[in-house]
Amino acid sequence: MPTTQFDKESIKKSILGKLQRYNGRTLADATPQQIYFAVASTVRDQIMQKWVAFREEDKKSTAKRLYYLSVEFLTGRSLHCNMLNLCSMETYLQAFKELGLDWRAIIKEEPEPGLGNGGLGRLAACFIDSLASLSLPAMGCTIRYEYGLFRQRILEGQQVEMPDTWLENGNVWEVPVPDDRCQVRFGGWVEEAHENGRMVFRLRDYYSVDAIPYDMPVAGYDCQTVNTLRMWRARSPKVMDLATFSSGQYSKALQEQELASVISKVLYPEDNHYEGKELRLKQHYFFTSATLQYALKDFKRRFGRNFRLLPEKMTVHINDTHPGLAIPELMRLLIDEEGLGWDEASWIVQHTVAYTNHTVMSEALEKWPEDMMRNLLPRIYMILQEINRRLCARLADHYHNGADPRIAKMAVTAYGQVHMANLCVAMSYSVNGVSQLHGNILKKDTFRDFYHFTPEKFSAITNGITHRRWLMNCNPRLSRLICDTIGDGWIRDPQLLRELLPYREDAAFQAEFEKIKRQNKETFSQVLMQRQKMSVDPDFMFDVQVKRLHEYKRQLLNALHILVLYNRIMDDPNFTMTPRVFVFGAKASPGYYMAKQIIRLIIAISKLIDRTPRAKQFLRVIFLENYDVSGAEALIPAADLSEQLSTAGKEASGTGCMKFMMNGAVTMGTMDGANVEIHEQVGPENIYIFGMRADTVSDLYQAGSYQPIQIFEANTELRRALTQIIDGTLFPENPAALQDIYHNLLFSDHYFVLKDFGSYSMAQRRVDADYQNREKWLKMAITNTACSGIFSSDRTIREYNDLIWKM
Ligand code: 26Q
Repeated sequence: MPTTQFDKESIKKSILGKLQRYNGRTLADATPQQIYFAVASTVRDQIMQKWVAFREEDKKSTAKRLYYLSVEFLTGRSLHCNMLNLCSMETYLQAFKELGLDWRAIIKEEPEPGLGNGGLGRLAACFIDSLASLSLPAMGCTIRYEYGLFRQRILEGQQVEMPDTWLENGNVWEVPVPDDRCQVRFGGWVEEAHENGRMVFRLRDYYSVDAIPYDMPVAGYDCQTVNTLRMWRARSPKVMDLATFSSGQYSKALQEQELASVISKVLYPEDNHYEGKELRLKQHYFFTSATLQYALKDFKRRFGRNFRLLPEKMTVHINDTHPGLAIPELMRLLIDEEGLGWDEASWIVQHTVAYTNHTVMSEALEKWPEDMMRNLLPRIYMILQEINRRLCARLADHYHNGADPRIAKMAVTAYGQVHMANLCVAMSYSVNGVSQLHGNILKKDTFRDFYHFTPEKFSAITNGITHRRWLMNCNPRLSRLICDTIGDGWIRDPQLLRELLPYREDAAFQAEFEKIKRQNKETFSQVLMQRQKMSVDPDFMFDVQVKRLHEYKRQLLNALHILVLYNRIMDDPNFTMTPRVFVFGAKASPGYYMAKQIIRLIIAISKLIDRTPRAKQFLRVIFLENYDVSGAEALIPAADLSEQLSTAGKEASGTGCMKFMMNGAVTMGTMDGANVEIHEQVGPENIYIFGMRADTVSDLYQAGSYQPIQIFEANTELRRALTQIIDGTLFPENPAALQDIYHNLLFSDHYFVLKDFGSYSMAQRRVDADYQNREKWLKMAITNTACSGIFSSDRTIREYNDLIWKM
């Protein structure tokens, strides 16, 4: 195997050579996009060389393998992280310098894959980075959506969705693998027959779709491991019917082709909300079936037909219930294709599949109409029914009562619906929550009855983020300061960040830390100028809430508080406060009316302040359009305050909170999800905690006695702010524009915004004062960075491996 060197001179030569060969250009007349392509292809060459070597070794390995199935992988851009993980950053930077290239400009040219909605997809991306960096053999498996999450624009103060055409100019990082293509079958009916003394099942009159894998290398940090992210693309197995085409029926001929490929056309823009759309079910089965067919083929290549060995040699980990059809599909493959009996197949599945739950909110729990399942996947439906029959029989036996109400609650199919979470809990060997609090709620509440049966199945593994992307990559200034202060051991072992703790008292270190935060604010202001022609004053405090727009995340609490501040400023000519810019970034699901109204409200408040000179001295509101991974990378290093306001008990973990903490922002948060553990790490004096605890929320909800209007009547400041939503302050020409928000808060307030407002507002007063005390604030900020190591996804992955995968 010829190996190429990737020293500075070779890199320069490679870039110039590619520009000449692919584009017929010299560096001087190449476009920025062509330069990006030449640079990225050079980095790719380097990865490919490692990939080939790694796979040669891997082929011979008999070690256990992990298949991590997720309907979303929100990777963000790759070039920068790849250079870093190859430990070639310095060499490339030198090469760019000598070629007169600006690396920040190059990196920006990469189209950003938005193959995810939010937390769940980004977690999968952090996990594959950590898996590779810890040299654990894993394959990430997902769908190669032609259109990722929509691009958001704000027009006339409202969200407008545009298609995300990330593949338009090709994707440097992917390699199609036609050899591994397979077929996924839909529809038809099941023929049952007896053959050699056993029942056999054959699918008849089905239609099949080709699944073609596109592989992306995932290079671990400073190691030989290069894992694979496998993205399945759907295509029609038929070549276009030329006869039809020639007879002039163009659209009919093309339709057949289109019908199959629509499966991998677009990512559903829903986050923490489930809708029973047939195409979505097709997507789930499509990539799950393709993945399992491949996994089984690979298993047989390595171990023959010794299927009892399967649980020892592979784990199928499902990221939420979306790939849950892996359970009946693996049963089907083992029974129908490999000839195993039910009991053996069932034993194998129950020792091979592991499941992570990411939500306890009922509107997000996945359920499918039985009719839809039966029509689309008749054989899978049969298997689900049999799983259900056996499960219910066992339960009836256990409760000594076939009519015990707990049985319907735990059933896989009940009242015309397939309950994916019940399927996953009943048939996997491990069920985990994503923070300690969430894990406890799963045991005590969501899966309480299952927990009584098999407590040993349940665990909680707190989420994490890759400190390589979320500190080293996005905040090079702070990373350098940390290395200069405590050395670079933290890069391998992020818990060593704790060695920064003594420096929080050190005036020189504080000054450096402060300087970097300011520089990051300036950089963000430049990015904002490029993205949406706005700037922010780096002398302001940066107060940031970026995440999906959802009522339970309570962006409203933040918005109402800004109105209250506005009123204080306008009412009292002597009033002063720490100047603050409130930055919001949030996409709303296109069909989520209330979420879109909240975006309108935030932008209306922003405009109100912009047209009021006195308010502008202290307040600014910026809505960062199209919040995405790159937006996060630019903004988080500049943040002073991180807003994590979810109603306690609703946010399973949250991972944004960890990114802010690592970059030295202080959290303003409820005792929810991972906030609880941030609080535990930094101590009460380095975090702002407010609001009801999860158990109180749950009690109040159960009691059904909550009346938000009483709070409206009692709290003058809050009442005034709420009234301004409908009195023309925000929309002089159309005061009723946001009346639904007002009514919702006053008469329902499902997420207890008004209830927690007083406590939130008090905590914000403390922030205002503390920020003035520079020494105190910097100490808090440094403490946050120093204690953030535990939230590295390397720690998370180690826990998964020790507890669940055992590779
Ligand atoms: C499922 C079926 C049909 C339609 C939509 C869905 C669907 C899609 C996306 C359901 C849920 C999601 C996304 C959930 C999500 O992002 N959850 C977040 O996961 C993070 C990682 O564990 C946690 O940190 C967050 O607390 C949690 O909200």
